[in-house]
Amino acid sequence: MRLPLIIAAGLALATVPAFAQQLTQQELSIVDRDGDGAVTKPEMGTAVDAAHTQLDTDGNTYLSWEEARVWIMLGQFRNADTNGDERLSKNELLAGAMSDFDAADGNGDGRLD
Ligand SMILES: [Ca+2]
Ligand SMILES: [Ca+2]
Ligand SMILES: [Ca+2]
Repeated sequence: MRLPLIIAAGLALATVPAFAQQLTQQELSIVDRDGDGAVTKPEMGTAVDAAHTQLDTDGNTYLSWEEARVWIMLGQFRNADTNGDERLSKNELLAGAMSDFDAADGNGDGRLD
């Protein structure tokens, strides 16, 4: 299974740096909620939603770079910040994750497996 980088990193929230982390079966099972071995967009959306909530330590519903840096790289942060206000709303993060999903979904069936 190949997961988009933004999600693979999000699953490794407990560890820094996240990108060196291999996904464990347990982490995969967090995203693959119905356990069918593939990750769908709704499943990924749920995971991104949870990660945003967890990382928003000051609870202002936006991720600042300081909050997001343990999880994503600056390039990803900038790409996802479509309105350029230097913070990520949940919608911006979800949109970024969905375009990552589409990029990773080579055969376009809406499932990553
Ligand atoms: Ca699934
Ligand atoms: Ca915040
Ligand atoms: Ca923004």
